Amino acid sequence: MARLVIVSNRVPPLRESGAAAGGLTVALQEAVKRRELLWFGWSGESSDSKEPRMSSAGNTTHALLDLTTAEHRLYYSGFCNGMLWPLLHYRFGLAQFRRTEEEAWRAVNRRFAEALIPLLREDDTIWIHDFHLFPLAAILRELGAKQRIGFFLHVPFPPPAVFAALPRAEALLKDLAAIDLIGVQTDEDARHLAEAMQQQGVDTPVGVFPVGIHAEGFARIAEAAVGRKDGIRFQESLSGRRLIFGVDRLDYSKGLPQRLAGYADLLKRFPQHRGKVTFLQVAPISRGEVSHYRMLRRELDEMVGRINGEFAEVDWVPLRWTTRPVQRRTLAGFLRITRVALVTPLRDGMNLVAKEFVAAQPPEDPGVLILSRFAGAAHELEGAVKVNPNDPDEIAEALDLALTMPLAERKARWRQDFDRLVEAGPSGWSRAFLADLNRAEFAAPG
Ligand code: GDG
Repeated sequence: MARLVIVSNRVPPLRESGAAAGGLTVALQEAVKRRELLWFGWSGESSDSKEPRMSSAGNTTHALLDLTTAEHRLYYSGFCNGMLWPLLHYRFGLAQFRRTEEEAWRAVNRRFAEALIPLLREDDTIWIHDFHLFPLAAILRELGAKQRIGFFLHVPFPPPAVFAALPRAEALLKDLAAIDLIGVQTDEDARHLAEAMQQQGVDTPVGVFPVGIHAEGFARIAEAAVGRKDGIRFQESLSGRRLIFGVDRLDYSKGLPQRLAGYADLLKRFPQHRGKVTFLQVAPISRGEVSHYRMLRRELDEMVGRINGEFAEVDWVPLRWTTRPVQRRTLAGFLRITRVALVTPLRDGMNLVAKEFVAAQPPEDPGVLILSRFAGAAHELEGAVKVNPNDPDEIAEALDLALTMPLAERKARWRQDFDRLVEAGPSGWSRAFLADLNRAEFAAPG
């Protein structure tokens, strides 16, 4: 099989550390086991060094570039996280456009392309990931790359009229003509993107490839975690109370203030649950250098204080809150003993936490998933209780429903979703994308 070249902004460590939080690397790690692989991307470090650092383990080679401090600020914090991320999540009001940042973004994509070209073999398949690297394929072609190039967008693509608010959106869309196949998470994203490209005369094929997880593998990790020392300690700390659980990067796309407000509404409107539940929200800090993220953190810290101040008893803390990441194994254990998972993003490309929760459940007594209808995962997980994440009252009602749901209904809802995840298989996503890329008509020049 020909070598696969993955290009993504961030690259997971060659040897797994277990603590990383981020859907893209979680999804990809599962996908590329057992294949000869070159993984190219940013090292996560800042320096003035221009050469990629190479390292290998097994059949995987990493080529990692440092960014300069200025590139990090302008390209990553500025254009990617300050402009494209909010725009693609339908939050144009939070976006800030600066031409210097857009230029730095293009320049970093060019630097990636120039460093990658000498590493390429003629029969490589190139797979580029996410919005950081929209222009990369076009630059690679300009520099003579003739390989097949696929691109996967992990986040949503908004309606063309929203996207058009981006200055120079046309140039970005025209760059996509250099790609042989674009993958997105949902039909809706595919429709939006195809329409936006069409307006620029670009007809690159777009396919829907929902990112999956290794459900049976995750179930095994989750089951084992409950019996470990820290798992037992955590369970004991609940004193028999039912666990409501959420875990998300601390990001405004995840709907955290609305979620906490929904929990407070539950305690207010359905006081029979007071003292009988504990809500643990894990929200590892993410993109702390971007001001909207710092503001969100302050807002949430305050809300947590207010909710606990209002409802706590001397022997009961209703809301546990941490902004520190937890080990993957620990997280799997939390998910297993969760009675109700709250996954309520305002917009999410897919949301892997929703799938991990389903995978982690004990078949004889499964919990209930409360899922935003604006997460890509909502198109697949039909057994979930769907909510509009903008409405705290609806979240409160869904919590009450989930906490009182009879076992037979919980089992039926869970079974259908679990079977679906298992059927999709651990590498179904990448296999389907790469098979279609292999069949795609070639855009390579000459
Ligand atoms: C992007 C798109 C799309 C979270 N906290 C901790 C931790 N995590 C893990 C979760 C999950 C992953 O990180 C998060 O994935 P999501 O899919 O929920 O969200 P994003 O990071 O925004 O990912 C998303 C995804 O890409 C894939 O295409 O689904 O829509 O936004 O696996 O469990 N892991 C550990 N500690 C934590 O504290 N170890």
